[in-house]
Amino acid sequence: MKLLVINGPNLNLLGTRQPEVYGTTTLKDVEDACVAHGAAAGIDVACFQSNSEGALIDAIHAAKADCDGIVLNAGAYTHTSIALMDAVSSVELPTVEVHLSNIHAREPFRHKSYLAAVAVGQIAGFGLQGYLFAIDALSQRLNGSS
Ligand code: CA2
Repeated sequence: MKLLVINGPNLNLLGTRQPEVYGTTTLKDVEDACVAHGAAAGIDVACFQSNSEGALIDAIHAAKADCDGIVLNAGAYTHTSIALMDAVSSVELPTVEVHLSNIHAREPFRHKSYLAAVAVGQIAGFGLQGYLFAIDALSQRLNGSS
């Protein structure tokens, strides 16, 4: 099984600014933890980050060739991008939407997610751990045990 973990705009800055909102975990910490968590369960985890909407869409399209599922933190594009929603919908790969922060406890503009309608589920508010929950959820779903 192979999963792709995608992080969107500004998440490359994790751990460098706004620690009160996003903690001190860096993007490398997140990606390393996802790879290690996957490896422990025999899952190949690849990681991708971009600040560009088009590059994120291209990565989702490319995943169709060799991935079984997607963990997606689309950052602020979550709240704005019908194009990303269409990309997720078009590849028909099970996708779990992840957010480090609890977007529903923040500003009203963060409560809306275009991705939620096409994701198998959403995990928000658990920091780095949320990505690992998403890997477990996809693993169980793909193995037919949930
Ligand atoms: O909570 C999340 O994971 C978000 O997807 C993060 C996005 C935000 O726009 C979403 O509403 C919720 C922002 C990521 C920005 O990350 C930064 C990290 C460090 C310093 C500044 C921004």
